[in-house]
This record gives sequence, C-alpha cells and structure tokens, in this order.
Amino acid sequence: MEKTEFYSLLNYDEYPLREMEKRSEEFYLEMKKRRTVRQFSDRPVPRMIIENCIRAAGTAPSGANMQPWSFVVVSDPEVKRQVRKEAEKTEREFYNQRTNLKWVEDLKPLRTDENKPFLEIAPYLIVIFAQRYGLLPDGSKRSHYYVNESVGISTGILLSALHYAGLTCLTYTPSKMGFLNHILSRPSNERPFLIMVVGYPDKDAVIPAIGKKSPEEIIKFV
Ligand code: IYR
Repeated sequence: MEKTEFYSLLNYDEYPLREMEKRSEEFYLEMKKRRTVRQFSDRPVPRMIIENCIRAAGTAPSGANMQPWSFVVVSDPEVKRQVRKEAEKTEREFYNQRTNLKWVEDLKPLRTDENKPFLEIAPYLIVIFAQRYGLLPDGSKRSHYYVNESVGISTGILLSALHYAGLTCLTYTPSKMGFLNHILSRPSNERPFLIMVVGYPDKDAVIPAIGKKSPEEIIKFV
C-alpha cells in the first residue's frame, strides 16, 4: 500500500518454513516449562528486568489502540505488608463463606488457602489495573474498548516475558480487589485486574500435580 502520513512501512522478518517450525516448537517447549509457583525466595531481582518485561506487555494490541492498562510495581516492604494484610482479610471471608463450598472444593488440587505470605516474600508485586475509560488532562473521559480482552492479552505477554527472562510468577487475584485502589492511590477509572507476583522460586518450592489438556481437546481445525 502507498505510504501516507497515516502509514509507515511494516518491518517484517520472514523465516524459511523449516525455521518457523523450529521456532514454534521451541517456543512451545519453553512455555511448557512455565509453572505457577506459590513459594518464593526473597532474593532480589534487578528492576531493569521487570521494566523490560512490562515494556513487552505494553506492546500488546488493544481496542482502538487505547492501551487501557497501568502496571504498578510494588517492592516497598511496607506497601507489600498492607497488600498482604488486606488480601488475607478478603481470602478469609472467601474460604469460610458457605456459599463458596463448591468453588473451594474445585480449588483443592491447587492447595491454596487464605494465607498469602508470598505477597511479602517475593521481591515484586506487579499490580495490573484495567482502565474502564481514559481520563484526558482536562478531566474529560475517553472511551476504551474491549478492556478485558486487551488487558488479558497484555498480561499474557507479561507472563511470557517474565518466564522467558528466567523468573517465576503467580497470577494472583484476591477474592475482592478494591483495596488495591486505596493502598496504591489509583484513580476511579481504574479497576484492579490481577497481581503478578514475581521473583525466584523458593529452593524447596513444590507445585501441584496437575496437567494441561491435550491438543486434541483444545484444537479444532475446520
Ligand atoms: N483468590 C483465592 C481463591 C482462588 C481462586 C481461583 I479461580 C484460583 O485459581 C485459585 C485461588 C486464592 O488465591 O486463594
């Protein structure tokens, strides 16, 4: 297509088919090694690694390119302590609520409970916020589109980048998340989406004996 003020030329690297096969398989084998970890080491991680991974997340496609996300990186021990305190409060309610019996039963294989020590032990909590709408400098609102899809894709890229960099993470969603706006002073157009707990695994970390569905179960070629 003709180059105009709206367009610039695409920078695209085409690989030979054999190379594409190899790259796709290698990527699969790398991602297959990722496991959600709930026991972290307090070993520090250089901030630049986190920043690079968030830069990768920021390349995600989004509805009308509105990029409706914010990433708040928490490493301050006092802020982590507050997050843990509030998270454990809402989890205690969740695990003891009679109406959640079936849900709690479904979680048994994951061995989760209301204790969330990793929120203080892991060096970083990346708190991802979804912007329901944008706010312009004059205070007026700007529509955002497909917010969940956009922030979900960005979060997936963040997870992949962290794993590829050699870190472990936990995608953690406290049962209620409103407290994150207060603790982190986020505006009312933002709602907490997920906490990405990031660091090295504890040297004795264990993982649940669960697996993934087979390709036959998840793929249909039509
Ligand atoms: N937020 C609780 C419960 C929980 C819910 C789901 I869905 C999970 O996949 C895992 C846990 C907790 O994190 O303990």
